[in-house]
Amino acid sequence: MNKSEGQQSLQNSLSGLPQWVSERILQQINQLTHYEPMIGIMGKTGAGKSSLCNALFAGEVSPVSDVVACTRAPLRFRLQVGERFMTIVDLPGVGESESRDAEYATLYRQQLPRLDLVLWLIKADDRALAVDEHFYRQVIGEAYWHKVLFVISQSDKVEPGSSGNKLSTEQKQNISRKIGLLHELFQPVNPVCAVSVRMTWGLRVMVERMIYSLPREASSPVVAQLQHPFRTDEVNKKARDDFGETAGTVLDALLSLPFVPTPVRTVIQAVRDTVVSVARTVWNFFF
Ligand SMILES: Nc1nc2c(ncn2[C@@H]2O[C@H](COP(=O)(O)OP(=O)(O)O)[C@@H](O)[C@H]2O)c(=O)[nH]1
Ligand SMILES: [Mg+2]
Repeated sequence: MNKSEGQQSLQNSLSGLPQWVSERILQQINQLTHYEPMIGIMGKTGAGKSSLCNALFAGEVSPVSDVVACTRAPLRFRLQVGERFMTIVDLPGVGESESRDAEYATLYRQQLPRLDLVLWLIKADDRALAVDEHFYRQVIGEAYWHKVLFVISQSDKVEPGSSGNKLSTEQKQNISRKIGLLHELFQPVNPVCAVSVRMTWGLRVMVERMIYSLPREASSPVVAQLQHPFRTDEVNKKARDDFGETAGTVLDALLSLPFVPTPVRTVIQAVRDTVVSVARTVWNFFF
């Protein structure tokens, strides 16, 4: 089966519906396959933002020049794999300069509603987190906490230091402690992750949590951008399930429209489960 055959199977599952309804559904499912996710990445300069993005994502990067004449405009990068796109917004460091924090606050409040997720990097040996905490509570605010995934970066730099290319038992214990500390400090919605890009440690778990933290419509398009080793069965399964569910919500949305006649509603309800299951089956051809 290829992509157009995938589209054909979807169409077949809708054959009992009037043409305007099935066309509308297909068009909206097609839009879902072209959803362009936007992921923010924040953390102080040197936290390891660029290194992490390069480690996780495969897409070819093209810098996006912001038209807005703002001195602190965030850097945006557009990644492309095949015909799929994703945007990464590199948000400037919080807590690096008091005088700029007001400016950052405005900028974050503009960006947050459009972002699917924010990866918030905290360097393993960074102990000055008071400003981060303030920022999380006052600027990000509870309404957006579900969009934040805290990542302890450069875990290899945790005490007592490692000689080889593996973390010592003592280091792993200290990383667990740091994770506990961040949970106490931020009470995050999504569980805190720890990674070391240098040692390629913790990345798979981090990617899984990222996929679980994303809104349903964004998970598959993000998976499409991942470097291959991170496309684990677990990650693919979650994305596939999400895609099926979002296809289902397309039909649910039609049911909520007052002008859809009762016989059509009955058919929509009858084919819903089939559409979800076909969408899951054809997922591979879209992502
Ligand atoms: N030891 C270690 N160094 C890292 C790791 N990740 C990044 N770095 C280094 O930290 C520095 C800053 O990284 P970069 O990705 O440019 O940080 P950014 O300013 O947040 O984008 C660079 O010299 C990286 O090579 C890591 O996991 N372990
Ligand atoms: Mg950078």
